[in-house]
Amino acid sequence: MSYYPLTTIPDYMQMDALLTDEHKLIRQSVRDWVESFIMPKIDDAAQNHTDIPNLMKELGAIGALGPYIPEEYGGSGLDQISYGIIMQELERGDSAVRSAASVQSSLVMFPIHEFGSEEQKKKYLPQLATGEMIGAFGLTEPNHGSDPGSMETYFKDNGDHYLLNGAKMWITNAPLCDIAVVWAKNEAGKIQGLIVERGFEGFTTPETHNKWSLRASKTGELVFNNVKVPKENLLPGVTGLKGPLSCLNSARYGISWGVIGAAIDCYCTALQYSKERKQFGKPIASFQLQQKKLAEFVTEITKAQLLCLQLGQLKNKHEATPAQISMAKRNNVKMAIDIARESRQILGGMGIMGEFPMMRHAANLESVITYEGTHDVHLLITGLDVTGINAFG
Ligand code: TGC
Ligand code: FAD
Repeated sequence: MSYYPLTTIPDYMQMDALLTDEHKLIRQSVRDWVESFIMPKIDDAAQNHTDIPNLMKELGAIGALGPYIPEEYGGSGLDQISYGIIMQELERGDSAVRSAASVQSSLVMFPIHEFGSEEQKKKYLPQLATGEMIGAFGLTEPNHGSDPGSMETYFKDNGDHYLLNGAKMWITNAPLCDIAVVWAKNEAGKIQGLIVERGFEGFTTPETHNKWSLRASKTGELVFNNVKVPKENLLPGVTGLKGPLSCLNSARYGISWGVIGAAIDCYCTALQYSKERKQFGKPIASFQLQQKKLAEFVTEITKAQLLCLQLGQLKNKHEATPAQISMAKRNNVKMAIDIARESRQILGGMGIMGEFPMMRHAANLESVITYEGTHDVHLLITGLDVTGINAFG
């Protein structure tokens, strides 16, 4: 259970005044759900490396799957700030919970809604929104992570179907998925998206074991061995790397908000603990070195909140650029991992225990700083944006 009272959650720059009543209502309802459904079981799930039973259906029931997808397809038709707030509250519980919701929403529902046929939208989106169907997103391969444009997975026209071959690695929810949106090269070498369903012959999803990070989330491979994919499962609306990368824009934006939740959980825990724990006859919160840490945490959380709010406003107007999203993802994940590591020290030895969230968040954030584009890749995206010079190759 949470160690601290929820009243300590910071709103240092009165950002709540910039939110609508609907935003605040959504935040409260997701916060309540995280308190009652996630907090009591997250340490066990992470310690035992198991997923949380019924998680996707629960996320569907609270409207956390496809929040900005229109209601006619089962979504909630909410704005981008609502989506961000939902991600923040979920990741306060655990990055695995936010991962589950952001993969389903931004990496599976988004491409089907954005690039899919009307039949595909009707067939998949409503079930994905309720969590009855679980989706995965296959872009990364064993030999191609930061450089997905060099992917080797390919498909060929084979009469009334396509034949898909190759493998994807590090795929969130692969072992659980009912469908996967898979990015592969066509015979002209151009990247396209295919919806691959569990049960298609030659499609397997082996689990990746022994992670020290995101232990409450299932990760695995997607392996395609002459998989026959019906032609109607090709996403007709996009060709090229911009297809998967535009899904990443949405997911990276959600992560920028999400990690603020993990940082808040660590900050609030450290603040409470430092007021109660006494050494040398005084609360450790009375020592300047500990106050420096706490003051810097709340400053960095506040800056990250303001960055996300402005980015959300730009996103609502369809004006957010990929480079702006990269900056927010890089800055906020680094902010959160630094707070997780430093706040653990405030708890001394107790900081390594499962009753407190710091080690779990810090370990999770080691994945978050790597997936959806590594910290360094996002730095280079900003470098390219400000100099006009590509330093990738
Ligand atoms: P480049 O030549 O720059 O671009 C190729 C085409 O794509 C367009 N583009 C974008 N379009 C939309 N959004 C973006 N963010 C875009 N970035 C680029 C670009 O305009 C171009 O279009 P066109 O029409 O001219 O063809 O591509 P590059 O090969 O040089 O690569 C650029 C780079 C390195 C930035 C990119 O590939 C990259 O972002 N690499 C990181 C890979 C990554 O983020 N993988 C994430 C995998 S999914 C995941 O991690 C899920 S974790 C989920 C969870 O559990 O939460
Ligand atoms: P590499 O690309 O091999 O990078 C290794 C190092 O080299 C990094 O530090 C990187 O910054 C650096 N580097 C690479 N290129 C450059 C360069 N040009 N200049 C300077 N430095 C460079 N992928 C999916 O498709 N779907 C998923 O659902 C998914 N879920 C994931 C879940 C987890 C738990 C994890 C850990 C990963 C997941 N990924 C997923 C994969 C993730 O996106 C990749 O791990 C990530 O993009 C980095 O690729 P890589 O691991 O191959 O590292």
